[in-house]
Order: sequence, then structure tokens, then C-alpha cells
Amino acid sequence: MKRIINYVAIVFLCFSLAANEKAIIEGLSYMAVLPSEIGLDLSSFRGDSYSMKLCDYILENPQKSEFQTEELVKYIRGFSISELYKYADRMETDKKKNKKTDWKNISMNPTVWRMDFLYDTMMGDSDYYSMAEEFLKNTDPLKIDEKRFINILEATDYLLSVDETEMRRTAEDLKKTVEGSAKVIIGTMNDDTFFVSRENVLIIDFGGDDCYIALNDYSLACGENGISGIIDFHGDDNYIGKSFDMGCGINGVGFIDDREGNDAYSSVYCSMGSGFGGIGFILDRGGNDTYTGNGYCQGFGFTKGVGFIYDINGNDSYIVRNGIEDSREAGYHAHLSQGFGFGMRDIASGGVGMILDNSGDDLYTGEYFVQGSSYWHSLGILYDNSGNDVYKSRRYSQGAGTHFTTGLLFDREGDDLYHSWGVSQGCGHDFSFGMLTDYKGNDIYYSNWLSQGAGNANGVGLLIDYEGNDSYKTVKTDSQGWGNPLRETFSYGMLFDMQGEDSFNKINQKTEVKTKMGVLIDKD
Ligand SMILES: [Ca+2]
Ligand SMILES: [Ca+2]
Ligand SMILES: [Ca+2]
Ligand SMILES: [Ca+2]
Repeated sequence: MKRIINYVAIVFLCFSLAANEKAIIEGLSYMAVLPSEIGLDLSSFRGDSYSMKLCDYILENPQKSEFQTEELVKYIRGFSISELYKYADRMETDKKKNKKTDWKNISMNPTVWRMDFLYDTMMGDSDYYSMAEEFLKNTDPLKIDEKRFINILEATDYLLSVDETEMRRTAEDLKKTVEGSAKVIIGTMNDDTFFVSRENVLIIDFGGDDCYIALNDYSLACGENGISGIIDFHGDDNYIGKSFDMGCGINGVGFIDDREGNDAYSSVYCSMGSGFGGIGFILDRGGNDTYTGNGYCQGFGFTKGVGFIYDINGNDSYIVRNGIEDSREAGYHAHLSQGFGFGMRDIASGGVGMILDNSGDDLYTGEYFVQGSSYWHSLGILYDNSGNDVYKSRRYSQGAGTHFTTGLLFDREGDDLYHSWGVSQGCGHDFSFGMLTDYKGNDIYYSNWLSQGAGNANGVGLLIDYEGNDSYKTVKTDSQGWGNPLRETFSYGMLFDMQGEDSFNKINQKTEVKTKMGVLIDKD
């Protein structure tokens, strides 16, 4: 009877909903579960003052994930950094913007940041906690001068909106105006090499194949309590960083806006679109690009931070390798990258990390915690809009949430390959939500265990595939629509394939409700 009632409610609801939400509602009905039952009631858990509203909202309303992601995509595509941050933090936006940037007010009081507690595995507990506490003190939402911070975000919006002609006309004036708040360097039409040794530097370059080199940590395109950026109009450029750079915002904004060319970005940690109580991003508008790092990079959002890469054109490679060995498995590394949100467990909520790749055949490779995943009250999103893509990872990846958090992977078009080892491809672990949604193309999914729509320890994992002839392969049975009971409450897993000739572990299987907590649906 309950199922019939649910069905009536569902038919009624479906007229007004986004595609993905409809699929979630329809799929859950096979288990007689309503969307409200997969959301977490956060009021029964202790929160902290650092949480970002969007992260909480999605955890409470996971069926709204696609809609909320499209909101973020809209702000990123509109180059509106201020609206993006406001939406992630408070889910509010302003129709009325300040008319003029106050260029004298784009840097705040200097703070000496030391944040290697994030990746220094040799550090003792007492150093770790005192450094983390220092960071939290400086990022305390109650103490931040919000007006000044919004001014910095709007200054960034302005810089992204200036075209080449306008920039040529105004660059010298900008240099004079900004003097004192940030250092401005204007490059030549030749192939320049820039060595950068400090934070809060703006570089504007109109031509040539350039090389940008960080001499220290916290330097190249690192905005600390201020703004730092590179606007490069032409050429094939090479960016070489250390850590906390190349689009790193620490209570400020750090960015790279590369308008053209095949570019190579390489750095170590906390880089290439990483935000710590601020926004860090790379906006690459064209060409075939390569991004290489060791961790905490390529769309990484830490506490009160947003980090993203928006790559508009070309066939790109996102590579994270080596770095910190993961304590769970020798030989593999904890990468925390490629659309990853990270909070400090039991200490402070995390932020929003995202990759938005608009077109091209792309490669994403990493090991633990990558490709639309997150840890502890955060949000990680990988959104690939088109092309035939390859996703390769090890664990906690490809739409995976671990501990009170959300991880999402959306792939809109193309024949894609998803390869991982476990806890991946739509997996929620420990009061978390993980979802992989693929809309078009003939896709291949491969993983060994706890994947392809798996919920574990009160988590919810969904894999939804719309069009195409797809192949799904797993080794263990805790996958492809699997959930387990724990702590007298739910875990749900769902694999929902809408169309096409599909194979599930080499069998053309039909819909199977495995348990009250797990379902595999093959509609056509
Ligand atoms: Ca250049
Ligand atoms: Ca490029
Ligand atoms: Ca792509
Ligand atoms: Ca696809």
C-alpha cells in the first residue's frame, strides 16, 4: 500500500522537477523510499560556525544536487566570483552590486599564514592543533570584515570581465590605482619569464609563450587577505608552482585567467584552484591543457573556502600523482583533489571544491579522494560537459562522500570510461551522499567493491545513467544497488539505468530489488 501511495505522490511531483530529481524519486520508489528519507537531519548533529549553507542543504536534500550544481555552474560560466561565493556560503545572491571597485581596499591586514599542517605527515599532534587553531582564528566568520571581502570578490569579477582592448587602455592606470594594495606587473609581447616570490601580485601579459615560476610557497597567484592573479591573453604558457599557489585564495582571492593557448600547469600541494576561507581558481578559456599536482589541488575547497578550475575548451589532462601515502593502503596516495571538499573531522566544516570542464576529451587520474568527492561537512563536484572522457582512480572517488558530506560527478555527453577500485561511482559512506550521473553515450564502469550505487554505514550512493549502451562490472556483491543496515537506520544504494542495451557483470539483467535498501533498475 505504501508503495502505491508513493507512486501517486511521485507522478504528481514529476511534472515540475529537474531530470535528475525525477530519476531519484522514481528509482527510490522501487524500495518504497521517499526522497525525504535519504536526506540527513542535521539538527540532530552538532554543527560548527564554519559550515557553509550549501553543503548542509545538499546533505539534507540530496535529491536537489543537480539543481544546486547547475546554480554554481551558472555563476562560474557568468564569471561571477562574488555571486558564486555568496551562493556557496549562504545561498544568497545580490541583485544590486556595488557600482565601483574600491581599489584601495583590496588588501586586508597582513597575517602570516602557515598551513603545512594540512600535508606535513611528520608533524606532531600539538603542532597540528595549534596551527589548525591559528587558521580557524584568522578565518572566524564573525571576525571577517565582510564588506572588504566582498569588495575583493567584486574586484575579481571586474578583472575577468575586461577584454584585451580595454585592458591595454587601462592597465597602466590600474597599476597606479592599485599601488600600495597589490603589486602590479605588466609583461611584454615577448616570451617572458616571471619569477614570483610573494603573495598579492597581479600580472597582466598581452603576448608570448610565457613562463610563470613560484620561488616560494604562498607566492604565484596566491591571494592572502587580498587579491593575486595572472591575466594572460595569448600564447602557450607554462606555470610552475610550489605549494599554496596558482589560484590559491587564503581569506582572499588567488586566480589565473588564461585566455588562450595550450598551457601546462604544475604544482605541489594546495594549488590550482584551492580555497581556504576564500576563493582560488583557474579559468582557462582555450587550448589543450595539462594540470599536474601532488594533492589538495585542482578544485579543492577547505574550511570557508571555494576552489575550482573552469576549463572552457580543449582536450585536457588532470593528473594528481605521488604525494602523501594513504594510511589504508601502501603504494597509494591520499590526493584530495579534482573537485574535492575537505573539513577537519570533529573540528571544523569544510568548503566547496569543483572542476567544471566544458568540452573536449579529457583525462582525470588520481588515487584516494578524487573526482567529485569530499570529507567532513563539505561538497566536491566534478562536472564534465562533453567529450569522451576517462576517469581513473583508486578509492573514495567518482561521486563519493565520506563522513557527513557530499560528492558528485556529472558527465553530460560522450562515451566515457570510469575505472576505480572501491568506494566509488556513486557511493555514500557514514551519513554521506555520493552520486554519479551520466547523461549520454556508451559508457563503461569498472570497480571492485562498494561502488556503482552503494550505501554504507548510513550513507546513500546513487549511479544514474540515462542514454547509451553501457557496461557495468564489479567484483564483489556489495555494489550495483546495495545498502546495509547499521545503527538501526538506513543505508541506500541504487543503480538506475534508463535506456539502452546494457550489461551488468556480463549479464543483461533486468530490474532487481535486492533488499529494502538496494536496487538495480534497468528500464529498457
Ligand atoms: Ca602568454
Ligand atoms: Ca589553455
Ligand atoms: Ca570532457
Ligand atoms: Ca557518457
